[in-house]
Amino acid sequence: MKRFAIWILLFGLSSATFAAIDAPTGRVVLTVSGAIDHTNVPERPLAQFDLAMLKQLPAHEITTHNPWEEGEHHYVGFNPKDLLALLKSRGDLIRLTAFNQYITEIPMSDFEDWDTIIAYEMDGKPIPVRNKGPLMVIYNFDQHPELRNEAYYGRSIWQIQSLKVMEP
Ligand SMILES: Nc1nc2c(c(=O)[nH]1)N[C@H]1C(S)=C(S)[C@@H](COP(=O)(O)O)O[C@H]1N2
Ligand SMILES: [Mo]
Repeated sequence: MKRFAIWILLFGLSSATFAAIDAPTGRVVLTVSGAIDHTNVPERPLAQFDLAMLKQLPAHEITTHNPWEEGEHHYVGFNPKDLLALLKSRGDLIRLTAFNQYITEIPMSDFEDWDTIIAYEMDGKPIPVRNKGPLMVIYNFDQHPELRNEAYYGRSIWQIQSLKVMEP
């Protein structure tokens, strides 16, 4: 009874939009913060995702070479536009941080202009951390040769851990 009362209290204190999205049940692979209206972590302005949740977003595929991998590879992932829509975010710039604390900022327009994705699958398999997974930004360098420069290589972050939507 006491525990039940505490849950009621916690629920009452949390923001109105808390739990508008499900909470993760599997290992958390992405933590989203910043200018988002929907959260799923009690008492914290964060939205956390396991792989199954990310796979519920519309899936997009890219087959391309890239500068740090030999040969052509097939990637499947989501478009962050759909993630931000789910979180009722109107940001136009995201900051991504990797396990090694590498940070890059990407304008949301990249995800419209170039059909860029955050990939969770490479060549039909989840991407192990030791092979730059579980999440990496993939530009279609084959289809858009104009992207083959340091600006877009630098945005091609791997081992993504968190995503912050910057205030518009
Ligand atoms: N996680 C992570 N992603 C990263 C980096 C990094 O250090 N860590 N370096 C970036 C930069 S600056 C470039 S140019 C490309 C290619 O990096 P490389 O030349 O070290 O392979 O990856 C990008 N993605
Ligand atoms: Mo770079």
